[in-house]
Amino acid sequence: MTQSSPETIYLKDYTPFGWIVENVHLTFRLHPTETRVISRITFAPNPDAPMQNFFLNGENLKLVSAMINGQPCAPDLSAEGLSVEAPAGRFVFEAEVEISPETNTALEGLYMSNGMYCTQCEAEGFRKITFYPDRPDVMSTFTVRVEGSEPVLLSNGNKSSNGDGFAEWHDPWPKPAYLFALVAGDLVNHPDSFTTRSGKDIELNIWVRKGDEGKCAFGMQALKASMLWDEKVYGREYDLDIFNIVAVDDFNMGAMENKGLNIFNSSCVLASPETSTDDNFERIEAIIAHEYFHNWTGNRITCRDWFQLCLKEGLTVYRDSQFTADMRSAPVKRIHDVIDLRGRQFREDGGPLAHPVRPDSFVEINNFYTATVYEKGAEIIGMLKRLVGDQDYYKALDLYFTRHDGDAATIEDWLKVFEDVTGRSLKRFKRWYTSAGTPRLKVKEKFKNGRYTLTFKQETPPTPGQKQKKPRVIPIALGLLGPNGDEVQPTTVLEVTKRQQKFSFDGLTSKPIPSILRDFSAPVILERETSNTERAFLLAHDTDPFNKWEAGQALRRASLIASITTGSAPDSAFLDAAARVARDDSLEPAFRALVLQSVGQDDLAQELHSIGNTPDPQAIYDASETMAQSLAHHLADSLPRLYADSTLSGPYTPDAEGAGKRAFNARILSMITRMDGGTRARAQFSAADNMTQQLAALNALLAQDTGSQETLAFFEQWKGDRLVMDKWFSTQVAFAAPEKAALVAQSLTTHPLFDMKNPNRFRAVFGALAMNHAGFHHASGKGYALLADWLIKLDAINPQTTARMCAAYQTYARYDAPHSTLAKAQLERILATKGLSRDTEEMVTRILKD
Ligand code: B3K
Ligand code: ZN
Repeated sequence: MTQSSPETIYLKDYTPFGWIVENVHLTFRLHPTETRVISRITFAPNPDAPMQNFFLNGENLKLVSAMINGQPCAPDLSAEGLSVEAPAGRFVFEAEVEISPETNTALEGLYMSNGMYCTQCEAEGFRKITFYPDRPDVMSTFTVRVEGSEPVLLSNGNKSSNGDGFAEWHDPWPKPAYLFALVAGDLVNHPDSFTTRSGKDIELNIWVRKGDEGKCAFGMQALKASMLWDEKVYGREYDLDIFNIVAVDDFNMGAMENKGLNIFNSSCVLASPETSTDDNFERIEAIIAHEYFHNWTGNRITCRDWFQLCLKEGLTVYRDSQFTADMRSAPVKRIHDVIDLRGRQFREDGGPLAHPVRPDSFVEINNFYTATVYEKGAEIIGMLKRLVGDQDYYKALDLYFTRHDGDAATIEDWLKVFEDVTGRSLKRFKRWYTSAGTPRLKVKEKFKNGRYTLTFKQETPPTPGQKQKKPRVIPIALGLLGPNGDEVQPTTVLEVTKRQQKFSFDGLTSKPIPSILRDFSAPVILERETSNTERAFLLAHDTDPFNKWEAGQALRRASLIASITTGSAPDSAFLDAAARVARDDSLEPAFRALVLQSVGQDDLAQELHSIGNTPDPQAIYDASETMAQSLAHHLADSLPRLYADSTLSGPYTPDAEGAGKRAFNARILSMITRMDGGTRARAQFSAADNMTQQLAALNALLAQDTGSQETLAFFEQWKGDRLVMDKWFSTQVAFAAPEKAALVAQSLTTHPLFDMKNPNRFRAVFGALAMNHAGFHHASGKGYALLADWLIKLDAINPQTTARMCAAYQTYARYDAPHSTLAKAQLERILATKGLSRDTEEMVTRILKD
């Protein structure tokens, strides 16, 4: 454990900064190890703030000189920053500091990636660049002069001048320091332009390393589509003369919404049919949209403090999901989102890392960029929209944009615009922001004398620091089907607000079949005793695509849980129903692919745990394998036809329809590979002219523990492409059998192309290991030990990525010995590491409290 316990920050302690920052001028003299940052900042007293000492955040900065109003001063320096006596009234603070981008392996602040300078400031990285009040509620205009020999020198805003070895940028929009960005390098651009609806021409660029210019066109299309969509749907226009995107190889996350200068992990912007899968294309489109949408929800209106992170993230995720639904298939997007929500957010919400969407405290804010803040935060917006209706939703959003433009706002401000527009109180609804945990909704039904009654009972299990839970407002989209499959009650939204509540429907001639929680209208766990006949009926007849899919999932889950707990064979009710869907050409291929998709093994562990069973990872794996094998046999006679029908001819295009067909085709191929020894997959692998089909073939082979030749061939073909190489590393671990997964991962770490300093490569191996449920949680403990070895090494280099990956252990207490004891020992070993970062210490401590 580290010497002193890191400090906890509380929401209740919020106080505004004592000064307003009127303007900021920065000069960067770039040098790999001795970059000089010269700042000139005008401060004026903040009339709304209590008296306080003048303190500026600053970490790992070598102070060269400091002045107040042109006079040298001698500030007190600590590991956290600088304090100095501030004069009364307005004053100018100037400082010159030295930093070393080349040795900055944490990838926070100003750092170097393949010879290129770049920055990442959110949440608190600006303090590693210069002394500043590094908090989101301090907003100011920035003028930045970049001096360097690199051909391309970029910062936020519009370019005001440039010359030999320098460029000057001015951003007229006040912004917090976390949105500051600088890039300098030998880059090439993919240029384009966009005319806003008010007729302003915007220059657009995607900047990349030489050689990557052929992979920008799709991202540029996505950017222009996002700009148009935000004008059409939310009435939001872009507000600078230029919008730059830069691709960088070493990046801790997906991308960053810096004002006018978005910085992207190259994996989230570079795309080509030969090197990117359909999933990559969809993700790139969504992330480009997400970062662009932040220009209004995040940048123009930012957060008062980091506790309000969901204000910008939940809303922006919601907006990007609307965008994807509009660009592609809305039901398919919804199903993907729910799979992701259950897999990541429900897992988090049900374990030691559970926290409210708006947390009350944190040690390291970077640990709170979570599925709860992002995805549950987005679900809350979706519920709000469903409760107030589309019209009032957009009215409230208009009010939000006019009332809070230029503000650093709070969740209270956000809810107030809805209250003002609708006249309804959202006091109870607000509990979604303040209370952690996934509500369980028990449903009972009764039918008597033509009256059908549903009784809902809600309960949220305790979460860390929150024992008692008050009832939430749960919007339940409901439809009722008659025995012949007709809809006797079209979708209506019931509002459950109490612990227990009844809803009745009269005038029915026979007992209806309910379709509850259509479109997954609330992030809850529905508990209802139902029969396989009813599930199969909904899979065949439900008009709501989400619940139609859900019925198939429920059938599969019930069968799997029975196999795991009693050893029973896969249920023929599921096999028959799934085969019917697979063969039904009237259904969208994307939907058929989703019905054929297996249930995540971690999801099954979660479900077993919640019904009081200790999950056995190997038993879950075995049952899942048996199920997949049985389904392949069940469909055997149709597989050649289904494969042929879903094989696309002609050139690859990354559209939703083609992607849906290829997804279905990949499921069929994986079934064929279970039976033909890999002949078909090998043929597809050799013939494929796009990454989606090439990788699908390789995955199908690896899943059957074959394909070593193809693995080699894939390497030879793609060793020069770092993003494809990430796929090569990850897929071998992802599809390794449980007893081999840790071994495969370990041997890949000795490969010359393994580079722990590159987060993409590290995640390719260890993210895949953590996702290989039975491999990571193998009874030998090898998975736990290997990951711990590497997390300990990585923590000294990159605390942010290390801390995020500690979440792999968050479910350890679900399992029994030897799993739980072996995992715990590794967590304790990590925590005992000398000099452990605050990030990792917080994560491991929270997990161990379980
Ligand atoms: N706002 C950034 C995430 C920053 C993460 C800092 N650890 C990207 C996004 O959500 O759009
Ligand atoms: Zn975001």
